Amino acid sequence: MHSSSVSPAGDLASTPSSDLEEVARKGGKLRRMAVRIPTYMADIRENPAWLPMFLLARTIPGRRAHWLMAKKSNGAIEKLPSIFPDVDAETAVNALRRDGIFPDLRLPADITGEISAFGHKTPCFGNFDRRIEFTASDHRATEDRLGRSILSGHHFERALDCAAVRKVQRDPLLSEIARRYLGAQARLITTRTWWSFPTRASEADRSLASLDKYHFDLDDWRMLKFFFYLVDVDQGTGPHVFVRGSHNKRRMKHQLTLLVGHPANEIIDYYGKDSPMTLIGKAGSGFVEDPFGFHMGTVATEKPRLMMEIGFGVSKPSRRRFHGEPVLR
Ligand SMILES: O=C(O)CCC(=O)C(=O)O
Repeated sequence: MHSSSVSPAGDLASTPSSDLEEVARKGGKLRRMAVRIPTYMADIRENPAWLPMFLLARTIPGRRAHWLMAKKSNGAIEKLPSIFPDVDAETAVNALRRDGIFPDLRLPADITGEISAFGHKTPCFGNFDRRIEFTASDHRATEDRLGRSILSGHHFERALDCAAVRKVQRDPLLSEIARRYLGAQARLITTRTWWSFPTRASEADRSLASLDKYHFDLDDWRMLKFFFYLVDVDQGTGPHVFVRGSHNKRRMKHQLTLLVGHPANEIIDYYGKDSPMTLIGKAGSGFVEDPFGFHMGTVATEKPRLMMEIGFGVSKPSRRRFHGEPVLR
């Protein structure tokens, strides 16, 4: 996996804002929160313990207190064969503790080919809406037919129909890294495959797809996400960006707001201009990150991106969100 420290979004957002821009920004913030309210309500109904996590896990003292409850584990599952024979779990965990990211994972070519073929041929759902179903090659035609832009295409539960996805999900190296980093309570909480398409999208759609805005994830007290690219990803394919060191250090202002997304200039000013790492790589390349660190997917400008995520947490997983599905009005 190649990386560069230039964040495409970083430069854009450093323009000083006028009063009018400030008003527009506040309106945008309210809209971003409003879009997510049905999902938050569903999370509380499904699991009331979600609310204290949602309020407190964003603060450094809240997280440290929860981290103290982690049961230590060396995670090792002796002699089980892994599809990542060259990765040393301890090296990965040391990088995660230090930087919040370990960027050197690679899927075997046959697994990459199988998941990529699955992603190309299996119909996905546009903008998280199960009424918008299409195969990736029909993306433009579907946009034209519906007269609206489609930014993402999720396979939801269909991802588990692919044997190679299940093989990666169950690989002992992933659970070893997760247990060493998160503690013995580590458990699988998400498995999803999805497309990000080059298109013109509204801010609400970009926000829902977690694109083009630095944010941190707050689905559990402690989490780890493994991401794999299933197509070659360069600057035009919407690469993922992670801000090194942001997983264990947080501005007070960012701990005390309900919003998880923040403007790039605030992130760069605090963590430094060299901290964002833009992840570029061939199909099959992957990385693991602590998603409490600031990160984002950038919007693809030239080619669609197919990606897989395997997420670990320490609490009961949400059945509904396991495959990335929020609740929409
Ligand atoms: O699409 C991406 O690269 C980022 C996904 C993301 O932000 C997330 O899973 O929280």
